[in-house]
Amino acid sequence: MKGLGLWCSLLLGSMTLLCACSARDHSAEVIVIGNGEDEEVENPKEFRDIESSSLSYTAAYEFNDPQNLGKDYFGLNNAEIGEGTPMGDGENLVLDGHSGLKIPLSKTFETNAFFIEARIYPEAFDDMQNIIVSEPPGGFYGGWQLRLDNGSLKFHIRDYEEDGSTWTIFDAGTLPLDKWSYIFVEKFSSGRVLIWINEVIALSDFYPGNIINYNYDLGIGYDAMQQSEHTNRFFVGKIDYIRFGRGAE
Ligand SMILES: [Ca+2]
Repeated sequence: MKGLGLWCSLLLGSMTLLCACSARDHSAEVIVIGNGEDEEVENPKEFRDIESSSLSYTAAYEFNDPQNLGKDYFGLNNAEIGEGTPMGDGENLVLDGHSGLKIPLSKTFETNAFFIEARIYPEAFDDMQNIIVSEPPGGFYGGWQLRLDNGSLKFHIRDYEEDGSTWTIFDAGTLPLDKWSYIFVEKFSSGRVLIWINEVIALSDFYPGNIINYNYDLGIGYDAMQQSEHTNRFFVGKIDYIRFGRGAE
């Protein structure tokens, strides 16, 4: 019976992966980048325009208005200046390594099934640069961090009740410096974690815990909690957008 149970688990896992892949299969529209050097996406803006996207977002930061950089496309979770001087160039959030935006803590983000879509252009690497995080590394709560650790895209995740202060870290691989990368992270209620980089699955793994026990504001480009004490946690470069959607729970 144990063998049968394992077989069923593997089958279900595979089905989850297949369903996830087909839901995100843009292959007809996309020229895939291999390692970030081989090919360019043919028209990177066309299918990633939020107005023509078929994905269901619940919060989206497009950073297209320099006068209102933290504007949430849906108007419910506007971000604020959190630290330093986040700038806008009319299309992107421009971060100098001393700046970040804060999203006030909101029920919108409290879910174990969600996706994060982002398009980023890092211009310098450091050991723990936040893209978007729901929980800083310390503290006594659950949550997640999407960040660059010396150029590696890592998704940190924690169920504090089960894991204590230990984070589970999923490493999706190295991103290029001074190039655009398109990132898609999806966490399913089953625990499945998938990360795409430039439309290619870079990581498929599993995290079963409950991570919605947030306690802090969310941070874009930095920690929203005591950032000034941690100068290595700032993102440096441009962010075209960061979008969040809730999945089936
Ligand atoms: Ca933008």
